[in-house]
Amino acid sequence: SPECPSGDERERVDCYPEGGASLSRCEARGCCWDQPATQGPPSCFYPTNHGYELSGGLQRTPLGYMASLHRLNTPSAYGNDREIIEVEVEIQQDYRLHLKLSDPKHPGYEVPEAAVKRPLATTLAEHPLFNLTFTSKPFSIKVTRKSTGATIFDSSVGKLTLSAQFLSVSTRLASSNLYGLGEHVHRSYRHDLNWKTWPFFTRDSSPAAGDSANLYGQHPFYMCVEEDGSANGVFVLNSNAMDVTLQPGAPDSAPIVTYRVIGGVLDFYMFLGPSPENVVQQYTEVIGRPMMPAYWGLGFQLSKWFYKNSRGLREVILRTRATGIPYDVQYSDIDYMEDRKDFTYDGNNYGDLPDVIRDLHNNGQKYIVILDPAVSTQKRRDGSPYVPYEMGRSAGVFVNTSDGKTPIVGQVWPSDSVFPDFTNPSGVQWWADNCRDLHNNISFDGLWIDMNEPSNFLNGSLSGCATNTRNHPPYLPDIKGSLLYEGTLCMDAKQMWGDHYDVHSLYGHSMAIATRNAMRSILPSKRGVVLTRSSFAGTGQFASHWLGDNKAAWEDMAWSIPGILEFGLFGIPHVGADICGFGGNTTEELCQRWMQLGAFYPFSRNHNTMDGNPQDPAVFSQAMIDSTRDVMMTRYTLLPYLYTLFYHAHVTGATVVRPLLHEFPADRKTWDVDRQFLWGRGLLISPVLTQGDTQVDAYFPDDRWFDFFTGAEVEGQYRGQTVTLDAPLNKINVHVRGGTILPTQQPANTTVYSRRNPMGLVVALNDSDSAGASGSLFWDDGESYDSIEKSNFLQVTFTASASDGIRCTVDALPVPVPSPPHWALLPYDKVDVLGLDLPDVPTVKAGRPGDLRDVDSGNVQYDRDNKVLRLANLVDMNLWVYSDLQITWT
Ligand code: MIG
Repeated sequence: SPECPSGDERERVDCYPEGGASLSRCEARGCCWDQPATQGPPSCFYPTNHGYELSGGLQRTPLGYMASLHRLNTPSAYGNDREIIEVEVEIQQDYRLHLKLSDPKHPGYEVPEAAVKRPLATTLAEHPLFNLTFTSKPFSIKVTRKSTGATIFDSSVGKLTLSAQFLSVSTRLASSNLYGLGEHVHRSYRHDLNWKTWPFFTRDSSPAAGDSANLYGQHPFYMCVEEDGSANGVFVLNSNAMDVTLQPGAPDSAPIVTYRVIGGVLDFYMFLGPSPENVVQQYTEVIGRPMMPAYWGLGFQLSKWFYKNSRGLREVILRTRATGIPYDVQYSDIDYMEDRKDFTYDGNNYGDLPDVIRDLHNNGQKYIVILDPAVSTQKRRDGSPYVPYEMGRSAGVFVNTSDGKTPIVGQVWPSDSVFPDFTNPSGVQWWADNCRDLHNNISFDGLWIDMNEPSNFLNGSLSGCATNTRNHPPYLPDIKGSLLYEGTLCMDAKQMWGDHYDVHSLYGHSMAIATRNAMRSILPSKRGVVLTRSSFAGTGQFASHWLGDNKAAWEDMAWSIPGILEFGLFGIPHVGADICGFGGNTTEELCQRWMQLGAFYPFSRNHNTMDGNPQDPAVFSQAMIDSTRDVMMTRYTLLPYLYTLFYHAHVTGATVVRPLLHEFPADRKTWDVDRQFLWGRGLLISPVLTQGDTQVDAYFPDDRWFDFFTGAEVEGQYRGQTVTLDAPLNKINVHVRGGTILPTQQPANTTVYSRRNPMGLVVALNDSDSAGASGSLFWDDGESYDSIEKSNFLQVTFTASASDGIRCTVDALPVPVPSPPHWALLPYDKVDVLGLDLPDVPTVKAGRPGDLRDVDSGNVQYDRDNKVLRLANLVDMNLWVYSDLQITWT
């Protein structure tokens, strides 16, 4: 009989999560019943004697432990309970633990290695950062940090359940500083732990509602910052639908997280950090590191659904160019297609599209088109067969109904449609072939893949879905809608990797992989851009992401910052929200502020819905255009720094856009900052996010900070303080952290031209001379896939201090050393040194070490009030980025 806990009701774990509990139903489940005194706790909750019992003891294995568990004799809630399960614990690295709970007799669905190629460990890590404790009845496992005792994972909260379609475990968190879990709109970056349930299942749903709906991607990964600022991360590798409940726990205890998954296995990876950056690096080591983006992919991009025809498209291109706002990429949405059929373009409205693209290319610009997964089953406008469909049909590349051979038919933009199975190698081939055919007609530089959750305007299919336990599982997670197949395919549909029930949330991920493959086969030497709406753990290796259909509203702009920070945790750093808002109509003020913020999105694109008023910057006042040009020029000036951050992300897993807490984890005030963010370690962006404001409150962690634009140190006692900064309509506040050296480049209207311009350095000195300042530059041709493998890149390390000046040390050079014209042959033109306290204008020398020449005094400016040394017009001195250099001042 149930042993009911009598302690704090905030410790209760819900035994009736589907709702509709009553005393008798609760008792039938063998659970405890008691009306809570406060809002939140459940009235039907698990007894302490629920779960499994360790039988036969713990066995040592080469990598850790193995144990068999027997189910305690309690009633079954959802049927098909697993009586005997196996626990596998692998101490894979000192910082990584792998824990798997499954039934060897009824193996649950496992995410295939083709989707997530996690590393296999072969040797036991010798000095784990964690301790393990096991309890035998009911069985539980506890993982604590050796150095502090902080709890990383503790399933003694109790309610382990494994059945065919309901797997659940509750564990305790180290603290209430929880980040990640997606994709949803969380409104704040730090999670609210007050009885929140977040569903996971890829879904075409709008973030604009700001509710708790599951959105486009599935990322069951969180980071928790412990009381001392150490961080841990937990990932459950599972592609089934699930929900995760966060509850506060008793005040003298810790918050509780409960996973409820409707399939697969409980496959956990835990990361011990100990820094937040380490946790992200350790996570992406398992799921795959983010790709290196094309340099032009960091440029500003413009899009709208429905330019109507190529005249409308041309108009926008021309008027945007005329503004002088840097602008690299133009998009076409589904209106370029003939009857919304993939791989076609509309001969009536877009007959001269190839010319428009040629003109873009002639101006150093790029072109991206949208493709949807849904493939029309109908004939072409002229009555001829729609070849992609016919070919796909005969090659058997579409997702099939439960019979395994008839393509399942839904309705999307082209009306009746079938859905490519991107988990089928022939589907991947068919997709690449068709993308190549399209490219032969319209030479796009990147592909934008949408509706790949996959989205269906019908529930399931033209003929609905059969009544069975796939389509109607005994437990429906707290997802949007009342059917698992609402707005998507039937769950018993068949794909190569498995039933749609198991692989649904891998659809967009598999499409991203297939689309990257297609891009690579079409343009083997160019990285291109693949922009995907749906994603899964590891999608960042193949694609960029935008946050979906937000609306033109101030709160949506603010929510984009937590969204971008979260995708940094998820290993998809090339991410942004639709600037100025997708749905609804923006205002000039909102759009101006949003262009300022968006200039600091890693992926910077203004995109707008079909019936929204045009919101490309050119439609606004001259003042708005001027301020947008200024801020985009700032972005382009900083692109060498941003690109270098992406290189570090690609190679080490470091974040690009970075929450302040990653740099100052011990500073509790940073734990809640989500209206400001960093680029890397050294650039702080503090946007205005409120209508009418011309000031902004910015928090400055305890370090030295300089205004990026004036070079002056922030005034007054600002360290560790929130400071109110002026932020007139035409200004976004950007600060450089002391100790940072940023590589820059003179901007131009596209990256093709900016990449040919002279480079520069912004050197922000530290408080103390000995600590110095440092930075680096990664530079290559900006588009080849293999520049890193082939060592065809340049890498420079910068160091500086007030007394020694600046040194540029070349760590890697392309081999053979190039001859002009070449991407590596760039001179420095401008060097700014911030925080340099000198009595007078110094004499400055520059050149190769041992060969220093005087910098013409006319090119040396010293601003004593702001303590800024500015060197300009250095081009004539031939200070090349590919050579070791030194700059001194006396
Ligand atoms: O059902 O292609 O999120 O960016 O403009 C809407 C039209 C389909 C949704 C995408 C949006 C895109 C739109 N698409």
